[in-house]
Amino acid sequence: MKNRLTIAIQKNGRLSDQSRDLIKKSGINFTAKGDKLLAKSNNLPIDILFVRSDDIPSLVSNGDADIAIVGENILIEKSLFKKTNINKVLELGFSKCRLSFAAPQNFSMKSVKNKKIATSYPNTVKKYLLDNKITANVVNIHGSVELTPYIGMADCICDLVSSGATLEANNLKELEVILESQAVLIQNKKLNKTKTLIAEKVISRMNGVINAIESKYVMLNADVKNISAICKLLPGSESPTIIPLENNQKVAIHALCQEPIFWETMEKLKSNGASSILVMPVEKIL
Ligand code: PRT
Repeated sequence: MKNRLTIAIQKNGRLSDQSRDLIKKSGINFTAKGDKLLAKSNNLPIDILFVRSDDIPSLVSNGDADIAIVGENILIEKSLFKKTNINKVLELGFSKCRLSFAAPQNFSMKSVKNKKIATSYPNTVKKYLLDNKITANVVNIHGSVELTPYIGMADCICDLVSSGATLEANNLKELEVILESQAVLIQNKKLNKTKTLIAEKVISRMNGVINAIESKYVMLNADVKNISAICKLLPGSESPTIIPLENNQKVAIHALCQEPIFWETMEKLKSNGASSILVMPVEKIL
């Protein structure tokens, strides 16, 4: 479709709920019915494709999808050792994980040489081995990677880790992280003019949603003499608004803080003379 932007997201899995949520919060209305693989937005010229994560880089590179949400681990794996037409445009801050070597307890990174490494990320592992001048045998497997040392199929593994619970449950220890990953927004490099305009709008809105997640709007009252000390304590705020109050020794300070506000920050504000401290969530930032 020449004049409708196609966004590909994971159909079922770890990325699917947050990808749908991000699209909806960006003001793109759609209804995804049952097992349908395509949804048409009813308020913007946008179609949403529900596909497997693994297929997303090639769909975007070939122009079958224009933009997409995918784990950076998949993007890197599918882009190594070949040319693609993909730009990474935004880090989305969710589905964070790491690709790590792991092995049974008595194994160390020094033992990897000439051993069998099971992984679903053969290109990324081969690139790491090349860069570090290590010779080893990479065994490609799509699931249950953690089982392979136990059944003798491999000596160690290189797989995604988030909490570390799966490694622990399989008596494996993490040896070295070779890649940090999170969900990213990617775009085909050769969009036409109409699609570029729609993509720019979507990217700007998604950026606004992502920036708002950590941001808080803070309102408090303070004595005039404490303004400078209090403003220094407001994390990630550019230029707070200072509003005089009826009692002219006092002001209201309002600030958009683009970093988390912890209880400790509020306690420090209070001990520096702030009162009536309100911390409110921010939904969107443009
Ligand atoms: O859609 P498709 O079927 O192609 O993809 P898939 O089956 O690989 O999807 P899915 O839903 O498993 O993962 C989608 C994406 O989520 C991945 O590409 C990563 O970017 C991201 N992600 C984040 C993870 C994890 N965290 C994760 N922990 N993907 C997989 N895991 C697995 C890991 O492989 C291991 O088996 O979870 C286990 C480890 O988890 P912990 O918490 O025990 O360490």
